[in-house]
Amino acid sequence: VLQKLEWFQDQKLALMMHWGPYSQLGVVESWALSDADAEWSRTGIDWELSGKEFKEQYFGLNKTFNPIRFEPEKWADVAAEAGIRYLVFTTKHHDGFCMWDTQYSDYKITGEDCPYHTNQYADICGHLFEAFRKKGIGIAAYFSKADWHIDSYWAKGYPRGDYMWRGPSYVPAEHPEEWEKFVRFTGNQIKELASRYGKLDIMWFDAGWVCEQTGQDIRLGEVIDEIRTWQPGMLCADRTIGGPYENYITPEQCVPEEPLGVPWESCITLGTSFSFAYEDTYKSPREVIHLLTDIVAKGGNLAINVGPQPDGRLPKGAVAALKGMGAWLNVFGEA
Ligand code: FUL
Repeated sequence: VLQKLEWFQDQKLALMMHWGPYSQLGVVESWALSDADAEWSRTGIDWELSGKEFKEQYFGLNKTFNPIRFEPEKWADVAAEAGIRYLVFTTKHHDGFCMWDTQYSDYKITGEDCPYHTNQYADICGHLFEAFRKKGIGIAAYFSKADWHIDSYWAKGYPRGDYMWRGPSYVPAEHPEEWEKFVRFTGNQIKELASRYGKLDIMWFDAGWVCEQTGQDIRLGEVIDEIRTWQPGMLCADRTIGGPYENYITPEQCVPEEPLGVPWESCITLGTSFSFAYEDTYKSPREVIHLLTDIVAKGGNLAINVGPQPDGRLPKGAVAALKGMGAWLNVFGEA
């Protein structure tokens, strides 16, 4: 892991991507599902809908998610031209929709009710990772530890009932069997990802508040120990540092004032949000280069985030900014 951390700190530049059925709405990824976060995250959504109706509509977005213009090699070409060294891709965000062919859930890109399931690239994570690896780009799998779709997390019929917040719909200590189901489900999915799609350089866990809020352990350390027997040196991020398996920290939408003294990576959006937004505006290559030089001078990495379109293409403005950044790096990058 130590050696791998040196590799990590040499990488400097990652491409982060948030992509899923929510991209069709052009709203912030997942968050609109959480009633506790409705006020800021349901902007632009039809307020005539009740929370319940909205959630039903949201969970039906898999039935229309059909990114038939997705060509993984094209994304990899753009990334390579931009000087990207590793990819951070949302295999599953908080909404629980899986961008790989998991055997543990039907709410997935290869599910029968998702029109894309017959496409040659339907197992998106597999094809994407392969295309990027071919360009010599490293792979980080972003995985949310909250899952607002699976029953063992947001189980119906518990006291919190229809009102949904970030944590589970029950108090884990009061329903240990339900929590145990969720812990096993999560562990199984992570192991599946780490065993089926080749070498993962990094697993990037999110929703660190799951344990904070529930006061219950999700036992990720055990899972990671097991995975490292076949993925030796695989790094992990989990929004904190100092735990048994986390290796670096991940400031979000900001650049720390000072070097942090530990390995770190700032994730910053190229547009205005992590997920695709219609008619978004993008930072200019100059702005991104400023961010990058500031971050690199402080010993960190920049994960610049792009939200792909619902049709599978990358937004034109984002591609132009990435290419502009690459052109600069080509001239000054190694200096
Ligand atoms: C946050 C998430 O909740 C956001 O939706 C996004 O994925 C960002 C990178 O991390 O904690």
